[in-house]
Amino acid sequence: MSITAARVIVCSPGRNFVTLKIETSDGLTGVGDATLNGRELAVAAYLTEHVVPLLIGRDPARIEDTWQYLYKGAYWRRGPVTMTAIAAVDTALWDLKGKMAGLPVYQLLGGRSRSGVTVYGHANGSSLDALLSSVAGFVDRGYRAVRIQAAIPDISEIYGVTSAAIYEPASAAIPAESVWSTEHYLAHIPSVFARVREEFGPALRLLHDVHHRLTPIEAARLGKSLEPYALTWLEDPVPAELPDGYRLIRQHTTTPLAVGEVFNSIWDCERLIREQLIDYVRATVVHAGGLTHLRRIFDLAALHHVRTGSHGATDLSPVCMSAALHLDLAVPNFGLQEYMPHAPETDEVFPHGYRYEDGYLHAAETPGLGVDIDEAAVRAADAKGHAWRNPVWRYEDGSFAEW
Ligand code: KDG
Ligand code: MG
Repeated sequence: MSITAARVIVCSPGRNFVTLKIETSDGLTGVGDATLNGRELAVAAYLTEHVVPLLIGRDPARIEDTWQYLYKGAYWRRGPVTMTAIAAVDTALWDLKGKMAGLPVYQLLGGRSRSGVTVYGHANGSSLDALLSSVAGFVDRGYRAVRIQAAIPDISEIYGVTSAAIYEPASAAIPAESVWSTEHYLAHIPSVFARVREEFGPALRLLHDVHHRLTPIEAARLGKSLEPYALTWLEDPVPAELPDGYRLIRQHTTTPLAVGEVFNSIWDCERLIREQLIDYVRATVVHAGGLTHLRRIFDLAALHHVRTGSHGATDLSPVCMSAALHLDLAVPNFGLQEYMPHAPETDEVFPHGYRYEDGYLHAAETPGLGVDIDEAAVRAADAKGHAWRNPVWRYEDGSFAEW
């Protein structure tokens, strides 16, 4: 069997997605997510111009060899664009291998380590009452873990807080710049968690995403102030380019730390994991080199008591979510899976067999990944994608802050 075609499909059913579809001489097809939010067309061009010509005629069964060929053969290794392109090929080849074997992909990864994938939902609110009722909604729907993002007095825009049914931080316009105040944030957040714990008791797993806004010592203070509320994780307290930042936070707090949604290689987290500076690694299939490479990261993490917590925002397509679920089912050190349901128009373009039930996601039992792209459902107006830009933040004095 050989690869006869590989097509890059750009579409925008509520959000831009880039998908690679590989076809074989036996008439099978496999899909991989290639969406790099905010920089989608860079990956589409990388795939079309540099990768697709190399795939034609190759044996689709040689997943590892193809991964090495694309990674080492490019000379220029790593980086989000390269690793997202490799991820798309790798994911599509795993989908094909499952179809060739007649098995769901998790069976090829070693079989089930658990019966379902525990997910966390995103609660938020522009007031404390709104937040509490948002958390209650998740509890009613069976969620065992909820991420808490709260409005902060005197800050008008807060990451993750919205009145819309589906949170979408990006927009087509050049983004408005919002103002951030660390002082207001640090003063307010502990009281939010006190109230949520008081209302929902000790069993609900609570998470919080700082979205890289703090310095290590500020994050250490936050972690310490949140200890009474026993968070499952504090996410992205500081950017992770400097692993020593995490060491400093660690020295001051027992609040568990999660990081990794922007990682694209094992080399981004090797030291964080090896030195046990984090508790959860949040790398995901689409941005970290596909199932082949993410499995390598998760296996390294397993050796060092680090659990998984893959990114699952709506700017990763249902193809990525499907692939993540197969790996989540198989690895021994799974922690949590982020789950933001996609907009209905996205689900229509990407028919998938995974389903949510009582706090868990369940992967499809059909051969492969159990997801496809329905090209007939892609509206002509959306077939080239649209400009989607992530928000921008500044501190009160006008200097640039991390989003
Ligand atoms: O586009 C960026 C989003 O994927 C990111 O902001 C979401 O931080 C995020 C999360 O934890 O889901
Ligand atoms: Mg995050």
